Amino acid sequence: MLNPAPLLDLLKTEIADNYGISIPLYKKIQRGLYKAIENNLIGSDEALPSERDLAASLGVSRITIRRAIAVMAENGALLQRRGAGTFVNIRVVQPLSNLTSFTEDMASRGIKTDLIWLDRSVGIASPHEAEMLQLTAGSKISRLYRMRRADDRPLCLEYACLPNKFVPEPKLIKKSLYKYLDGIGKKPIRAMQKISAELFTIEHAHLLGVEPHSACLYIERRSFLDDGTPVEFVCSHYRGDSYDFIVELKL
Ligand code: 16G
Repeated sequence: MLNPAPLLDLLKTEIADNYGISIPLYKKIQRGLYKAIENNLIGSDEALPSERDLAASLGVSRITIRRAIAVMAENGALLQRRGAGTFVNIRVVQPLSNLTSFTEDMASRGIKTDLIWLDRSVGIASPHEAEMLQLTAGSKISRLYRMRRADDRPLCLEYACLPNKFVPEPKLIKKSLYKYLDGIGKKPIRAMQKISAELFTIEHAHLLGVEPHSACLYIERRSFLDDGTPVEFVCSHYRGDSYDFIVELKL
């Protein structure tokens, strides 16, 4: 539960301070909210006080509060959940140059993760899966379909398929696939990744609790062992409002 006192004090200070120039009130409130996020006065799971409470405590109109929040929601800094309130939207930033696993990557940022299994089974590869994994038609594969969550918020749907010989019993994988592959000496050392902009289907949006047809980052990854054998083919749908990829470019 958010303790609103430090947030309100900061917002009052921002409203009183003109920095020598005239700034519209709603922008001062925005600046205060950004500072509050930076200083961890509001965390990702905490709802802002209601528009009415903010307006009353700060002595400004509800229209001003609504305007500040609307602009921040448009920029992806805040999330407005119907009936639940306004929340800080913590975005995950991932460099594109490292071959990391979801679990490792989030742990290195201090983000708590968990997952919901949607499927863990053995089956026959589709023609496309067989091609991606360089298997002959009709080969057995293991399928892992997970909803992955960061700080208790659904972040992505991840469907992975692997040659069955690497994961004969998919139910043995409890959390990290890469940890399991490392344990059997089959952790990939190289991957090719393709990222495309899409809109969530109604089914995927429902699973992730986002608006149908909202923005989605679709990512396909094929990972390889050091002898070039494909070890996984993964199709992931990430929430477009929560994930940023960064790439370092060098001359
Ligand atoms: C990442 C990888 C995915 C890999 C998974 C293993 C992307 C787009 N995908 O999500 O290919 O299977 O990590 O994570 O980065 P785990 O070890 O936590 O199961």
